[in-house]
Amino acid sequence: MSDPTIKGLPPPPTKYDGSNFRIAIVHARWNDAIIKALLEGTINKLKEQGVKQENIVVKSVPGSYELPFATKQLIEAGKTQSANAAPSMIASTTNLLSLIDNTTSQPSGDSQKSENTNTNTGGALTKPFDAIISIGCLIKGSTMHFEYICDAVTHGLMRVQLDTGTPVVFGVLTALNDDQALERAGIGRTEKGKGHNHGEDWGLAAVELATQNQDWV
Ligand code: DLZ
Repeated sequence: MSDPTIKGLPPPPTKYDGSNFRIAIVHARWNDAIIKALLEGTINKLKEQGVKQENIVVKSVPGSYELPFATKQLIEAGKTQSANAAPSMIASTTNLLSLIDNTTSQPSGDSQKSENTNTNTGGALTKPFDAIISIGCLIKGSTMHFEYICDAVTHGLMRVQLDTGTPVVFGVLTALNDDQALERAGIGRTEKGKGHNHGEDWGLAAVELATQNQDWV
């Protein structure tokens, strides 16, 4: 018998359909190479589960400490945008929305309808985000900085999802050294380290949570 998997996210209990979801990703820019790999893994998995490119909104912040605030702002901006869903209103919503990366929210032309009273402007959904993935990479240094930021970000992101009712996927690596972080992004310096990209788990988790959050019972 082959070794049982004891760590990591097992395959989902069912195949989820992300084709009607609008997902936001907010990522820190510190530790850039690692973040880019994690982002790629996350987006690949979202798409593999049917989430459309135009319904993935990507935003960046300087460092992980900024993630809870940006995550909260994005959730609120998504709600505001959907409340003012007439196309002419969209440009006049919050500053944050005007900064949303247009390359990831371009209309594709293939119009789609949501079952949840979503408004559709030229292909891209304008409903509130179904889930947010917050991505960062903290690497321990020689002071207590790492411990304080890890603690603040972890509690901050948990608070945002409990306060807003929008699932927040915790995509923050808290690594003791560079190699730990590189390996978890699937870009380790050794062959063994070129393994699993944790961003893929986060993409899977977002679609699973968004599905669950439509109907818990
Ligand atoms: C300052 C800092 C340090 C030392 N290390 C990291 C890190 O490893 N990962 C990360 O995402 N951000 C780091 N930062 C930046 C802080 O998160 C934050 O951006 C600044 O303190 C400004 O608020």
